[in-house]
Amino acid sequence: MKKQLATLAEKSTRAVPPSADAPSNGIISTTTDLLSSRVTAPFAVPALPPETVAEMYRQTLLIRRVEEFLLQAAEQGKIGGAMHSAIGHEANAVGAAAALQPDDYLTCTYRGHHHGLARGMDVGRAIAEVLGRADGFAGGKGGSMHFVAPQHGMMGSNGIVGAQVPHAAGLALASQLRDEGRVAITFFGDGALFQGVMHETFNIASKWKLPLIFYCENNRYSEMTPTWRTSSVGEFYLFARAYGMESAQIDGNDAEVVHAAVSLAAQRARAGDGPTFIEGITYRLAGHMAGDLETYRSAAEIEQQRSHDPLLVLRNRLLERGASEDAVAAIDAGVEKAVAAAVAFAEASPWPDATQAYTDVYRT
Ligand SMILES: Cc1ncc(C[n+]2csc(CCOP(=O)(O)OP(=O)(O)O)c2C)c(N)n1
Ligand SMILES: [Mg+2]
Repeated sequence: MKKQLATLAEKSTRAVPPSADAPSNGIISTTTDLLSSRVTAPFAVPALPPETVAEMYRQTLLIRRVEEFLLQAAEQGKIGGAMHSAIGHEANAVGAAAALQPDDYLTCTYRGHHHGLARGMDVGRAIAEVLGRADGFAGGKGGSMHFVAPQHGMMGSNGIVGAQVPHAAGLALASQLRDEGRVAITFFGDGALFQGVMHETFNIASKWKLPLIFYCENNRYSEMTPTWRTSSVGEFYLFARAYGMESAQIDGNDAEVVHAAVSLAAQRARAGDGPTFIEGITYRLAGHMAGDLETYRSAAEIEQQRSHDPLLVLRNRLLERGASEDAVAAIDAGVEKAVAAAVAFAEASPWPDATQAYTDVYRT
């Protein structure tokens, strides 16, 4: 028995390439091979109007440039605290925002700049918040991990893994009780799925048919640990089925697919059919946080994923649908200009007044 346990422990901590020795429960397959394959949506994905695709491309590029600036600023010591970039995750935010109403609610993780920007947060004020300046959405007191803008339905990022999920259930319940017709969407990582509160929320949301969308941004790593080393289940969207919920696994790097999935889920929620679980397969192209040495994955793996970069997907889609190279270049130039102006605004913004240190601070 002791020997068996020792063998098991050795086996479960052994670093092996996913395809060679990924855990499988023998009933369902694992998603580990998704590192190389692409997911096909289990529903029809209508082609969006060219102007919508162009706008999604513009937003994606804008988020990318903002994140690149912020990563550089963090490396230069200009940002206090941890900063997590969403480079590579943008399509999940952009596709979802395009499918929802401006007053729908959203909660997300510490990796949330893409969600706030996709919901229309002013870029200069958003950057100012991360830099800790007075013009930020939370007066510079929230920073990167507490991105918040209720006027855009952005009800908050959260540094506690999984904590934003029951918050969204509360928002959905409020909407249901007040008959507001507003949907709540909550974004979380694959790592959050193993928190108990997630399953408590899945259960009650399904039972009460809350107008809620659970959206897992499955980048296949929880900090530095690949999920195939920790999860007994490979297909995360199947968790939801145990709670009687509709669920789907989709390509989270394709904004048009995300748009279709979130539109269907929002339709169900508004019709009183309850929550939907979406698993968007994605990949973070930068480190877990600024300063991550990334010793846990190979350069070849990252390079392979670059071929399915959400920015590239949208750019190619635009060109395939007849946009000219000049039209795309004009979008690019507009974004560069807008981001430069936003950065200048944020850097010129004053530090918060020291006398304000104890305002907006709660204690129990
Ligand atoms: C309750 C809790 N436990 C642990 C942590 C430390 N932690 C911060 S990020 C993270 C990984 C979460 O991974 P995932 O949910 O996949 O999100 P990702 O960072 O990949 O977007 C962990 C464990 C935390 N912030 N909160
Ligand atoms: Mg993850």
